[in-house]
Amino acid sequence: MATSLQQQTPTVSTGLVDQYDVIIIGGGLTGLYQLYRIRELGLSVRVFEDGGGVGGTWYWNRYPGCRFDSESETYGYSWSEELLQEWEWKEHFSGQPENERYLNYVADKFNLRPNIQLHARVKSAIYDEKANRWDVQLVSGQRARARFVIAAVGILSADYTPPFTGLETFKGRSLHTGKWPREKVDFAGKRVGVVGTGATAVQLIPIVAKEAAHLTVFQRTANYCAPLRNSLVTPETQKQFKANYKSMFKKCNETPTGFVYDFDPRKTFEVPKEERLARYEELWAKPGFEKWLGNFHDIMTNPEANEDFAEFIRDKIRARVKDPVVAEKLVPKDHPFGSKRIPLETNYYEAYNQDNVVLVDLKETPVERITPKGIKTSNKEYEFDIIIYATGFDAVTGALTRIDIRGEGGQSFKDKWADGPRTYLGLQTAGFPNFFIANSAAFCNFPRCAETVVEWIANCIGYMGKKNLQRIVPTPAAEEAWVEHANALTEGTLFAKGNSWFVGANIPGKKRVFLLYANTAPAYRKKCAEVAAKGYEGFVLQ
Ligand code: NA7
Repeated sequence: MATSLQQQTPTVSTGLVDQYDVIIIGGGLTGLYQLYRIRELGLSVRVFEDGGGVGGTWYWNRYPGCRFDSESETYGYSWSEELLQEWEWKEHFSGQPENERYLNYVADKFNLRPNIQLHARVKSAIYDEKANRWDVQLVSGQRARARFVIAAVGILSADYTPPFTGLETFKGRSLHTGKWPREKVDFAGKRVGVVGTGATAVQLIPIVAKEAAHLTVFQRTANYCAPLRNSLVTPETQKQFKANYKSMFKKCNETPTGFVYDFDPRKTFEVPKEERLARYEELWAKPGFEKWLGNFHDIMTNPEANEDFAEFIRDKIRARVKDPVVAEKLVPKDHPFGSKRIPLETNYYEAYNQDNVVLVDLKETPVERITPKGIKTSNKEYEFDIIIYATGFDAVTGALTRIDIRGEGGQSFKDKWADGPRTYLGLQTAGFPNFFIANSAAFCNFPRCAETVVEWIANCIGYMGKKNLQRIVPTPAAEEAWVEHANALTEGTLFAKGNSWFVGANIPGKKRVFLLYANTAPAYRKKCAEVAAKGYEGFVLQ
């Protein structure tokens, strides 16, 4: 049911600066729900969204092949029974166009658009201590003020292109997957270069390989890619989804990572070899992340157990790539399985069996520079019409530190986070009152934990309204304890052992810290609920 706008506090316009109760930065999956919940409180609210449409990740990442790696029915919002019954996911792992349609459908259904300003990139957010207001400025120069700012900027939204020498000199077309153009890119007859072999590239490469005259893939690190096994949702399954949403979301909220599957309670080597291999085959035949997050429970803590499954995957890769030299380049050997995000693929390895596809191993022949014609490695210049950078994101921190955020005493958020995220519960940082971070940074099926965060923030602001409290900020001690606790969580696990965005290793000079909250999602939810129940323990409310 659409929320009525009538109960809201009207926006007050004082000269050129609009005043709101709440400003939300970002109109993606998190920002849209945050807007819905804040509006329910009867507060005036504005969403500033950089894109020309809503959807965040699903607006920007419109490269061919982009789709969910989470099961569609577990990715949708859980908070509206009406929406759950109306919306029909067409594929088990829905593609970007459909995902963008879904978020637009939500924006229309709940009449969210009147509160959203598009093409509105936030440049700065400065805290005015005397007034207890945040002054938000857009790149356009437009300003607005609010008591609360909620940054719903996403954890994988600050796109990253490596600063290769000569980047600007390329005369052909350069594209980044995270800022893909709206119009279709025509690869027919073109020579295309793709830099990167992460989750994004692995979705893109098989499609470009089919369309382009020639494709060259530049790989720095081989990944453990696993089959996605997507398929259409049958009418019968659709009925089952709709009948079982309640129990399905309950299950998601009980598992460590917000999916319907959980780790196998057995340890790898408790299971005899033959049975173990049969179990690996069974997992391999299943769709989605179950091969990883439904595997034996010591797979991410015991290096030998991890290696046992890694070897199973290596053989799967070798079996699919015809040229044994190319196959060996595609086989990961330098990091544990799951220590980088597992890319889920459809016909990825088969692409390398095509005559028009070449793999360049950058560990053997690194990129020297980008030239007007293409890419020059240490042994050859490759000529292209199009270069695609599938080189990822300055994850978790980048979207925040690219905004000039200043808290009490003018302190800079970017400086404060120079050595990694410093938060209490991932939700606020000391010295920045009324500034909330609605990034679901738990290691979790994203929407499942994003909903937790959005609801916690809305409930907190609602609580403050009821108690006539104006200001909330964590104590430095609570923050310090949380940072120590969060950093300690990855000790004894293999999650932080790869050089990936999980630890900021993809960005030169970024401090190596595990950027996600590595506790289980239920433990995170429990802690957040406890803090609220104890009158927001660890925060100072005034
Ligand atoms: P990722 O997973 O960070 O992958 C980026 C890829 O780009 C990866 O293969 C990198 O190699 C490669 N890369 C990055 N910098 C360079 C340089 N300087 N030279 C060569 N190659 C480079 O980003 P994705 O967009 O694929 O996925 C991000 C998340 O989005 C994903 O985890 C999902 O959650 C959705 P590397 O492995 O660092 O050697």
